[in-house]
Amino acid sequence: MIDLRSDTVTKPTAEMRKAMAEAEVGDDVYLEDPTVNRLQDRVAEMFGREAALFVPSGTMGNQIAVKIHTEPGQEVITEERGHIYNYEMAAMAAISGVLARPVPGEDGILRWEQIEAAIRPKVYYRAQTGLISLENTHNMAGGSVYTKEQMDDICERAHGLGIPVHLDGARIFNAVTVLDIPVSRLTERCDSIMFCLSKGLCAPVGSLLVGSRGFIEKARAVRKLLGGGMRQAGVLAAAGLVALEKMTARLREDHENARLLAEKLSELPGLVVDPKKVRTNILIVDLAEGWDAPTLAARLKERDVLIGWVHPRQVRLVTHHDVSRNDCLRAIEIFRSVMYQ
Ligand code: TLP
Repeated sequence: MIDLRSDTVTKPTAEMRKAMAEAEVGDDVYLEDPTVNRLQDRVAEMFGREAALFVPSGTMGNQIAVKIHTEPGQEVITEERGHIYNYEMAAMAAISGVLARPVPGEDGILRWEQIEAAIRPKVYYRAQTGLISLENTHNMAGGSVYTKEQMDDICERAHGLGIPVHLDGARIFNAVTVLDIPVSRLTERCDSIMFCLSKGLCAPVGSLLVGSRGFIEKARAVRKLLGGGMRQAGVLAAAGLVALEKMTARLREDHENARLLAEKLSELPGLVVDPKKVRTNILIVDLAEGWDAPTLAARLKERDVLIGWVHPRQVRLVTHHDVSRNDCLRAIEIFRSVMYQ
């Protein structure tokens, strides 16, 4: 199988499995797991922040941040295709009592003028804007990237109005790879950051929340409230440490493979994708009239290629560690033969 559904399908590497088997562990609810503590300290250091917290999933990390930053009855501004709004079970409403205020951005990237227009006036009878959530890279907008300047501009102006900014940085190391700057610099103005170890970095489980000591202390309590207090989680953190130290440098390869897929697939008349816009490891491909995504996915599956579909006329392909350049070349041939032979 050539599995292009997501980078979440990556399996832990041999080095991760060894580190997991040998991990020193303790009870993390008592703050006594040395490997979890090491991972959290290392992440805080990498991001140049006071503290970090290991959480079971990206969704939990995002939702903890929403709960801490907002009051019930407020709104959270997010790009309209944002994960926090579309793929997290309306959790911000269910858990924090807030509404998403979706704003469309070109290629998923919001500009301050668009955000400003969605901020509610400060009058007591209007729902107040409690938080702005940015997504870098932007998953459903085809892995698009906010530059540091774009993020800083939004953060500075939001802070000027007293509004915090959370970063859904599930794939922040993909953005860092493209922009070629340290993750601490790219994210320095955000009030909180969530990133995932379990996507392109290949760890089996886990994400981190990063921020000030006060924020992370609150986050630890909310994590427990949500049932996310883990015990000997060092076995997972051990894989996470390998992910952080060893797996970020190779993301460039995934980006090259995604570009290759985009270039070749854009030559097929039934598929619409602009290779120039593919900067990281995600391709969102529109289907021309006459094609439908579930049928195309099913026919590719018969030929051992797995892809995801977003809408009846849109599919998603994601490159990762467990898909080689040769696999991508094979997938392109299979697309060609399924669609045109
Ligand atoms: N994304 C998954 C699906 O849920 C769509 C994927 O296959 O890409 N933020 C972003 C930007 C994400 O892409 C995801 C997962 C999450 C948060 C949530 O992470 P998990 O799955 O760990 O809860």
